Amino acid sequence: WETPDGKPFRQRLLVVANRLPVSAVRRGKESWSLEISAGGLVSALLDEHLQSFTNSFIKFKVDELRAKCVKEFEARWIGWAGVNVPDEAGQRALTKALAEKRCIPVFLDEEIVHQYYNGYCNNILWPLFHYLGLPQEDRLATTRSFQSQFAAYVKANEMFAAVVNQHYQEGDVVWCHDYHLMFLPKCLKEHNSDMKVGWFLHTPFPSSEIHRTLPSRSKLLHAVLAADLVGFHTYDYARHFVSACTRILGLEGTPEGVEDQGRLTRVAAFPIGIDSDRFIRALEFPLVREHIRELKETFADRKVMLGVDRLDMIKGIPQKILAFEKFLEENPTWHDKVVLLQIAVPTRTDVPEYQKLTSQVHEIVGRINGRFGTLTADRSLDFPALCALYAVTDVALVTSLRDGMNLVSYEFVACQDAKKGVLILSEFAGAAQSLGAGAILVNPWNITEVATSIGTALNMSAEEREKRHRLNFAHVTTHTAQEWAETFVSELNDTVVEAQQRTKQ
Ligand code: ADQ
Repeated sequence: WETPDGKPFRQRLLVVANRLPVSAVRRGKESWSLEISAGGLVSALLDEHLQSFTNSFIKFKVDELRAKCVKEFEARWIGWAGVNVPDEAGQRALTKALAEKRCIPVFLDEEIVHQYYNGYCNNILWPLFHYLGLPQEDRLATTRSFQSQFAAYVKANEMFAAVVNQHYQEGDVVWCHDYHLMFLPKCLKEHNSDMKVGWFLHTPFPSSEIHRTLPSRSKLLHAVLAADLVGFHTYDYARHFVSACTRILGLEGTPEGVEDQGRLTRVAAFPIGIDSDRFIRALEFPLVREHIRELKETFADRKVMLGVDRLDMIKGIPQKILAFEKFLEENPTWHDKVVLLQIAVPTRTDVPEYQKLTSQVHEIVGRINGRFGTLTADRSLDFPALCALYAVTDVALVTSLRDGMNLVSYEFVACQDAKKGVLILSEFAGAAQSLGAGAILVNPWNITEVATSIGTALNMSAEEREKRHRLNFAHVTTHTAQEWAETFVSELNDTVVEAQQRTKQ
């Protein structure tokens, strides 16, 4: 894999996601400062090099064309920078600043962001894909808002496509991410049918009976099917997608994917992971060790239970706290011996449902603290503080009502090789399918069951903890984010080659 002048050949990878992995803050008319932004996709796709901005290549070993060979990918990110930049001078300056980080901005105006991002993505697709249903509005208003929000969604996806087309070079791999960009594969393929296009969903794909309630259900499915490869975290989500195509579009589902007029779209599961080494190595940093020492001192006479979530409906935070309250009610001997630290980063703070959730959580926390004084709720944490907390935790509580995968459960396991704490994990998180053998699986809606599991976890023997931890640690350290990305891109290359061979035959 060398270029004619003897340099290593790098396939270019265009990663397209709603948000760039950086947040931009305007400092002047033509000056910007850039900061890494948090989130699941960013944590998974950014390697250490990109995090430090010293080298923005994502390195993949790719087993392409079934021949064993190592290739490097040169990644570029295309996405919205999260700010409204109405003036051309500002756009030019931001584009230039981002180019140094190999990031390419898509500029969206306020109205599009309101209708596409806050509206169709966060108010319609996000709750629906997590089984929370469509927004309850009066019928006429719903019809009007669905239509205008969907139109904005399509328009935004076309704007992303225009930027991809502008930067695309023959041979590039284009990897589209998440529910924000379901229309993108169609836009890209209509412009250039030879483009290698993959699409990956980070949320669950719900049962076809849920998806069929969506007014634009068929258009979205057709648009995704334009991709060469469609990926999900779990086999169940992939199966739901295929049955939605079968039942709603009447297409044939095969073990390989979905077939439409002789053209096959490959559909498969690609469970994401984390950069486990980054967490394991961090535990040796002096700053992290210092945090660990302080935490151990603070909680010397207590077991530590931990929750780390974005403050989102899907994370089941109120249910988790109520289960902890029930556990304390039923186990008075534990009152002074256990603390629950719930770290909750506020997100989408301008949406009324999220404001309601925040006050609900604060109210419950206040009440429990009034009764038992054993619960703290906090905000965002930096990486060293997060690693230290994971390391000193005895029991992690991940009780999402639905979650595509859940990386917090992976991060906790990676930091627990010394302590061998217990993971209580929702059976509705994708991670239940990979960490189920070592975790205690619970139905997060069943508060009694979660309360009982807290007792089981706190009383678990060291031998049992060690056995469970070994299973999960082995999984987390072998199924990494890098391996996930390698596998997806490799599979995408293979899929396209196989399709070309089929056409030739
Ligand atoms: P998220 O819903 O954001 O991701 P998750 O997978 O748990 O959920 O990732 C959250 C990330 O943010 C983790 O890396 C975590 O460390 C970090 N984080 C969370 N709370 C934090 C806090 N208080 N302080 C600092 N950091 C915090 C979406 C899907 C998931 C899927 C991922 C990746 O909803 O199901 O696993 O994408 O595909």
